[in-house]
Amino acid sequence: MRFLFFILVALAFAGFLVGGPASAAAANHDIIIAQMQFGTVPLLHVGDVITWRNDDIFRHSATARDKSFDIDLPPKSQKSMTVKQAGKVDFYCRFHPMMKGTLDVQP
Ligand SMILES: [Cu+2]
Repeated sequence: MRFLFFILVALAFAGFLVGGPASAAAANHDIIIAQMQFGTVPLLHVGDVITWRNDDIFRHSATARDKSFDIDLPPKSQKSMTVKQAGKVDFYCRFHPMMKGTLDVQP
């Protein structure tokens, strides 16, 4: 019985080493497009994943001014991307250039 307990503790610790700190480093964020507007843009870090979700019945895109990404978003669709470099990147929608925002990515 005591041996079984030891095994469980060892497994829990191993799980912490493998899954704990590594998975805590990167975060997932949703940026929701609705009513012809980009929703709140979270503060980001390199390695984070952004899921762009289009809740509209119109096609949109999330397109970087510096061309570092160009995500096509048909109505009621979503796509994810990993943030690869630090800095500010302005983005807009190719179909509705009035729609825009800025990613602020920390190292
Ligand atoms: Cu649009």
